[in-house]
Amino acid sequence: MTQMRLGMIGYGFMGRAHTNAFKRVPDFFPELKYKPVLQAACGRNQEKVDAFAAQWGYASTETDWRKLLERDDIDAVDICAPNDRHKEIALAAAAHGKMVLCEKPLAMNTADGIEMADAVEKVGVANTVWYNYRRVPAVMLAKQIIESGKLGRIYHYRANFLQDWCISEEVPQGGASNWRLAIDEAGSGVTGDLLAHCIDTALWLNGSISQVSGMSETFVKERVHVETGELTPVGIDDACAFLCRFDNGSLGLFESSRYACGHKALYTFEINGANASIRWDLHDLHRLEFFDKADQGALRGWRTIHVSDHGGDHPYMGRWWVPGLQIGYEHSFVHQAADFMASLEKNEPCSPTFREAVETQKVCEAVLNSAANEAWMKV
Ligand code: SOE
Repeated sequence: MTQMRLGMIGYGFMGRAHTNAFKRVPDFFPELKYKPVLQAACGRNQEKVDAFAAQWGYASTETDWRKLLERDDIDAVDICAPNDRHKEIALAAAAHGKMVLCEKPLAMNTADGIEMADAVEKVGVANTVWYNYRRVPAVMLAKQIIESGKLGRIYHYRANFLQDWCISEEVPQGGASNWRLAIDEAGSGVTGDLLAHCIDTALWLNGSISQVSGMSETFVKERVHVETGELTPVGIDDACAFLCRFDNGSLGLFESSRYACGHKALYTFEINGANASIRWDLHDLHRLEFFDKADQGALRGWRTIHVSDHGGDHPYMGRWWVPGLQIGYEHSFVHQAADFMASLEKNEPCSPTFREAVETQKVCEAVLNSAANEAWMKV
């Protein structure tokens, strides 16, 4: 057994999701040589980080991430701090020879992302970015079906990620809960936060995107900033949609918004090939829908695959309960944590690496530039 002593930076939503993942790995992936050890939790507020560490089982706490990185008893850091802190922490972590896991999006922009990828590669430390939806079993099954060639030539890729939590003008920007609305901390709005997920999945399933044409809107122009208490201009995109061309000749259509009344986290994608189509919906995440043109006569139609079989047919599912019982959102993180530990053993990269995540960053940036310039942009 080899320990991977973890320093978790951040104790919010993602700090909890990632910690839960590392805690589950040894129980559900017992054969893995590397075992995560919850060595230290790090956050600026001593009282809060102590409470988090006590609840989740971290052995110690730090209030300064620099101190965490100086410690010899930390092998890997997991960056769950707001986006504007990813780069500084990742560069310093690499300089200290630590493995680095980073919450998405990798960076505030492409240039920062490239610097981060260069830094981890130069030192040769293991790295990954938490684009967790790749590891939903139904999404992984979609990948396997596409790779088997069953869809044939792909014509269309369609995705959206819709939420409605910003509709009220009273929601403030900034602070622990709403840093995603503050441009200085988030870098962008729905593009980096939500479309980035759709883009990561799309690049993985359907290959590179060559050009984009986007439009974005900020519906609420001013919001109170939590830190100053003052009404401050909103710099992020509240909604963004784009058309694109993939290198394989297919056409893409993407939409995301935080003003889609009634939708909390509707991530869906549909892919249409010459022989078959696939679609998936996060609200029903264990199901994959499949249409096969070869099906004959009256039985032709969309079939729903409940991705919960054990016999090796359905990715990851043999790890969990009995066939037919589904799993949920948090398991996508457990799978990524387990794949990361497995990659250490095999001395292989854990996808998406920082370098791969730069590709998503490039598309996000091209979309925002295209929207700002009202013009098609090459990626
Ligand atoms: C935003 O509300 C958010 O939590 C994103 O930051 C996550 O990445 C997404 O998975 C769900 O929505």
